[in-house]
Amino acid sequence: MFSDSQPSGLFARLEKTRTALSDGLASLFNGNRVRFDDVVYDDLEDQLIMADLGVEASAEVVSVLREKVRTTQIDSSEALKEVLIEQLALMLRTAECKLAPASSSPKPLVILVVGVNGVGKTTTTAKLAAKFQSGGQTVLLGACDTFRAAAIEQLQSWGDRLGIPVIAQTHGADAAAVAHDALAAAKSRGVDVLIIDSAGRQHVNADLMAQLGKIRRVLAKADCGAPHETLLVVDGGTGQNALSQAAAFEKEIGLTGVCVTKLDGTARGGVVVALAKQSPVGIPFIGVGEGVEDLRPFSSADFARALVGSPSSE
Ligand SMILES: Nc1nc2c(ncn2[C@@H]2O[C@H](COP(=O)(O)OP(=O)(O)OP(=O)(O)O)[C@@H](O)[C@H]2O)c(=O)[nH]1
Ligand SMILES: [Mg+2]
Repeated sequence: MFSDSQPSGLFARLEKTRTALSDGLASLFNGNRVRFDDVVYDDLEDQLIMADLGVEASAEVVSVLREKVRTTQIDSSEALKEVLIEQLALMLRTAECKLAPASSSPKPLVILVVGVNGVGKTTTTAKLAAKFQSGGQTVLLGACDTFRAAAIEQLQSWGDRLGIPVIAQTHGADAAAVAHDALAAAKSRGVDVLIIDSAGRQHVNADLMAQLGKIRRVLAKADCGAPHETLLVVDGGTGQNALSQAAAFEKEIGLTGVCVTKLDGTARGGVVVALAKQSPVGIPFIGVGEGVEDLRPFSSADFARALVGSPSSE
């Protein structure tokens, strides 16, 4: 399900991070000859940290590269790049994951979308809905952001565009009550997938985080397995703060996956590597644009190559 029909598109979309990393790598070398000394390794580590891989993941990458250089014939920046791609892909592999299949559980598959303000929750909700829809599944959306003005209209306008019904109440209504209504409607209509958009909330705000717990409880009461997926959306440009967000949401409500968005607009896409290393849950999808088609299943090999590779080898 959800295969990436445009793998080459990913390469173009990650241009900002790749350019930063590739320029950084190129600047380490004199011509195409590599002088593998401590200065090169320290500079490389700095470049990786600047791309937001985080200190730990960057140190790990450099230590593996050191070992590879010591034991194999690597004598060009291109060869080093290939080893770097391999190592990144290896570190990213643990983050590959898929959503629960919509058909396996009793209907509907319930997906709760959460995250801090402005990260792309509503857009990701719509993109996900479109993916299920194009896979032949029926979808219903729950407008549980009753907090931000115009949030309901934003989701409704996506629903109109996609021809997907939206269950909503009024601005200021109890979000958990909307979730309850949405699940009841999804059951009675026999839809395959219910996706619930929630209000942006800072992970450090205890009251707002507790409200999410209420949404969860209401869903679980109506259907003991629900929500089957709780997806945290993080903005790929937020850097290491994404890790604190993942930890806080995981602690408060438990997550099944993290979707990293806006990777098309940042030079810091390396945060995906840091997340792969530190987050207990995988990354089912990444967002690489504002369009409904810009949600890609996360593939470690494609991502590693798009991050530092060369287009010819894709
Ligand atoms: N470039 C780019 N923009 C994105 C992506 N995902 C979302 N956006 C944009 O980010 C902005 C915020 O998206 P929303 O989906 O409204 O974010 P949200 O998390 O629902 O925001 P709140 O509900 O206010 O917390 C919009 O302009 C989206 O078009 C992405 O992958 N790439
Ligand atoms: Mg929103």
